[in-house]
Amino acid sequence: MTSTAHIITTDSTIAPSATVNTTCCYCGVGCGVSAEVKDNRVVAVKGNQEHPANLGRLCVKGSSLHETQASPDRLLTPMLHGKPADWDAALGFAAEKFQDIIAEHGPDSVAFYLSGQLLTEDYYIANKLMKGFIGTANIDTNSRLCMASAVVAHKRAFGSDAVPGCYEDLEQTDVLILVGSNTAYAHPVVYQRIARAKELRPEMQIVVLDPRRTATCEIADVHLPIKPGSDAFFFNGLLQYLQQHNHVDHAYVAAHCNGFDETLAAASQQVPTPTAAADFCEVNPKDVERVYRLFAEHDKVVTVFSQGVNQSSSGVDKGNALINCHLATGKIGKPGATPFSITGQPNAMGGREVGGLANQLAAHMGYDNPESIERVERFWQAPNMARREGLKAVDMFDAIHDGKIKAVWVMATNPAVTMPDAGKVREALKKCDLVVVSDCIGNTDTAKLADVVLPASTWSEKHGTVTNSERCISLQQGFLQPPGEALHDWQIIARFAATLGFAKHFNYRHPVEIFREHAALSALDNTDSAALRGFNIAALANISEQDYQNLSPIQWPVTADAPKGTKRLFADGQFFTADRRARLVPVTARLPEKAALPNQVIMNTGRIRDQWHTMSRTGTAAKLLGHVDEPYIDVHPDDIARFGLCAGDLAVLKNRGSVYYGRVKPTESQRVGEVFVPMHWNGKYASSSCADALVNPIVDPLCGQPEFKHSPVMIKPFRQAWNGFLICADDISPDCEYWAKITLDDGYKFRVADGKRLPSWRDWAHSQFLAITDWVTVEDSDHQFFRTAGFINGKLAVVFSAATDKKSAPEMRWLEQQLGQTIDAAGRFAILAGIPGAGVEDEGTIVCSCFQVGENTIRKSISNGCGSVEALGEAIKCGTNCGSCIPELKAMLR
Ligand SMILES: Nc1nc2c(c(=O)[nH]1)N[C@H]1C(S)=C(S)[C@@H](COP(=O)(O)OP(=O)(O)OC[C@H]3O[C@@H](n4cnc5c(=O)[nH]c(N)nc54)[C@H](O)[C@@H]3O)O[C@H]1N2
Ligand SMILES: Nc1nc2c(c(=O)[nH]1)N[C@H]1C(S)=C(S)[C@@H](COP(=O)(O)OP(=O)(O)OC[C@H]3O[C@@H](n4cnc5c(=O)[nH]c(N)nc54)[C@H](O)[C@@H]3O)O[C@H]1N2
Ligand code: SF4
Ligand SMILES: [Mo]
Repeated sequence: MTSTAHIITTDSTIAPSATVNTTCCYCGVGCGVSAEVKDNRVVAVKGNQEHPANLGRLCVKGSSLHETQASPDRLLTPMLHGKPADWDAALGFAAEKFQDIIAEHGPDSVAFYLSGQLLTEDYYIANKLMKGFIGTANIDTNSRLCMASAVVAHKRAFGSDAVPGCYEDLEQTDVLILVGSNTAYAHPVVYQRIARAKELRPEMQIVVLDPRRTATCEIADVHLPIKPGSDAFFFNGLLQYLQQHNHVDHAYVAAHCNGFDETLAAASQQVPTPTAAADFCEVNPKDVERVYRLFAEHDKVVTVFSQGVNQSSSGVDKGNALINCHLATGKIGKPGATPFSITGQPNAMGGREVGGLANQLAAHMGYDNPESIERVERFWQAPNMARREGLKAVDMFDAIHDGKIKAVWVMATNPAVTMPDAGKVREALKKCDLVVVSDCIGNTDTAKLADVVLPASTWSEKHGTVTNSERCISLQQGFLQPPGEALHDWQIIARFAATLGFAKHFNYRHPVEIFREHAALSALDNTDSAALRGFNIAALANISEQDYQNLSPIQWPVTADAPKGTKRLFADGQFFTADRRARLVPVTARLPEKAALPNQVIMNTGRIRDQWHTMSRTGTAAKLLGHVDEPYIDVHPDDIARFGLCAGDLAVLKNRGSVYYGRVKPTESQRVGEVFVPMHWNGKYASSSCADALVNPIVDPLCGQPEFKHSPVMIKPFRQAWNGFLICADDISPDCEYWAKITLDDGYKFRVADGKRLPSWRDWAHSQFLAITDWVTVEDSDHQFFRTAGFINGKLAVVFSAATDKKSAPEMRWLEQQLGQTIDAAGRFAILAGIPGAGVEDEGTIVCSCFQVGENTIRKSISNGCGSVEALGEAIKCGTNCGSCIPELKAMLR
């Protein structure tokens, strides 16, 4: 049981029982996971003590990995036009279509849209196939939505897309500034590491810049609720302050940087004083000065930035504005001192290393240099080398909509939900001559629009490497056989390449062969000091299969000089530009492109703690829907009053002809005039709650990243004629204006509502479940309230409860637990009456997902005298496993 097994499913050698070290498939923290396998299933997971990213910790998503394996929607065979097909037929059809379209319209009429959730090996060969063999650079990825701003900011400043620091810097620093980063939810293990460091050294100062007061602010000394989009004003003001107060490291600048004078001039002209910065950012000038002083007076400062900076029409400039301050003070490349772009997806970094974006070529080489194109062409022995950049995501889907791109292959991403103006993306996919989707799930909103859907293997099955936020390459082990006919993504691409006639160049037997090739390319001619490329893993180019199997996490560059990897870059002040000097970039700060009209609010979007993107995996675990189970809208109480909304009721957001329904959550964490909605809900989980249908397709002109955080929208109350809930065993799409699905352990719960009365609730319920004949019902004479329960063989199959006002259909968790149980006459009565049996108590909303501890229980323990997180943990276990709920426990204690 304790032996560490190294098994690849490629040759399907599976040890039925073992403990396997692998890497979490969710966020860019890249935690090491020890998975316990029994009878070809993962039965438990825990954090790998030896992995440098997490040192044994896991967050709630990581520690639920084994509970999200068995999706009922898992795709098991290739599908061609909605019908099962064999691999040869499905790939043959796709290949023939690709060839016909290319023959008639040229290679730029086809495209790949990939994902930072692919492994590096998958990514590498997809990029090679498209750019070297099909002959177009129309290969872009969801990293465009995520990291494109940081990539360009890095390249402008350092000459290379390289994160200088490492996670230890976040612990060792004296001042940690988190800009547009909600680490408590989005990078929970990094957050835990920071929180622990703060506990050990309370003098460490933590600053959060975010328009909202997020869970991350629980550990902050200063929270600046800045005006959305104003970050670059703040950092321009900081640069000017540093100069004025003699905190610029002129020796460092003289020795290692270019562009200081112009950059300072731009900054000081626009934001001459801290008061001016405070005005632009709409925050207290005293707080601004306090943060400026912290930055100025400490050598160890780390500035972490994420989507609050990147997802903007001026995201690149924002990144550079903050990097400028680090360069001007030499706070880079040293322990505890660095700008730090924290990555979102498990392998967004790997994709960037491979060069799998439309404006990159390969291995940190670009289209700006004919020598690079020629070098890669030679290395790949490429017959059809793409010689210019391709279309970036938003332009790519526009070109599909316009009919210029006629075939697209979407791999490991769900653009019908996550692209801006998602409605147009759906239209584009509907119109496109050929849509191929490879996914592990067969019925995502995107897959539903595909002609060919190909079953891919997923975490625990697939095998290859990923790179996390601190440049650390780790192995994701494949140790289970993919179900049905699912194949690994690299195998699917290789087979497709062979079908197109390129078998000789895609004849890989094992991911290590791809990895070696990728490593060799990274090293090729990467010695000329004037044209050094940051990404270099030369020392891994001849790695043996066995060493690859045993690969310990290692940070690139990995070269002859640094065979054990490199913790920090730029310690010697040498950068990857031609003159080896860093560049400060003059920035004139700009606000978001669209301001709100008087009848609009600004819609900000982002993540919740327990869901991953479009919920394809996390949405299947009841445990992970306990914390937040429905699409919602965070609204300031003043806006609730202004727009006639009601806390706890539904409201509707509108833009671009699309609507988002969400439950109104009143909160003073929002600024007035701004609302926050989660990005996660989609057509599988709700009738109409896809935030991206409302997001404008406005992008940063330098990098093409969309402005996801700032969409002016209308907000209105939803005038419901009735509402209620439906609990049932089967996954259905209820026939009503609003529904939201919540996965239970043994079925589903739907919240339902409609703006129009139904002629009969009874008929409606029966029409949703035609197979059920055994019903009991209660309804009041005025038709204000209705409840019915349906049984199959005496077992509870459905409960539907509806009312004209929301209080009359209260939900109860005990009711959910009756589903599938044999219910006697007294039980039937209890269900209709909504009164649990003696001794049954209701938990309320789940706060601690790991131990399923609900709000009611926690509040009761607090009133019984538990005065701290520790005391609660001792009494009722909440917060003692992954710790993700600790910010909420603290808030409840307060
Ligand atoms: N639970 C969970 N974790 C995840 C993911 C997930 O889906 N679920 N996804 C992963 C991925 S791919 C990514 S990219 C990361 C993203 O990680 P984060 O970037 O931390 O997460 P977000 O919630 O997108 O946005 C962060 C914050 O930016 C703030 N913000 C909005 N506008 C502005 C602004 O103008 N200025 C500033 N300073 N802040 C602003 C928002 O209010 C929000 O709190 O999370 C990763 N981790
Ligand atoms: N409004 C708004 N929109 C956003 C954002 C935001 O903050 N606000 N954030 C943006 C960001 S940062 C990101 S990263 C994107 C993320 O958005 P997406 O990438 O579109 O979302 P996911 O749900 O992660 O989609 C991944 C898909 O890949 C499948 N999959 C998982 N593993 C594998 C595998 O190994 N192989 C294959 N072939 N398929 C697999 C899953 O089932 C799922 O369908 O969303 C972006 N959109
Ligand atoms: S922080 Fe959580 S989701 Fe991210 S890698 Fe670690 S365990 Fe996985
Ligand atoms: Mo992301």
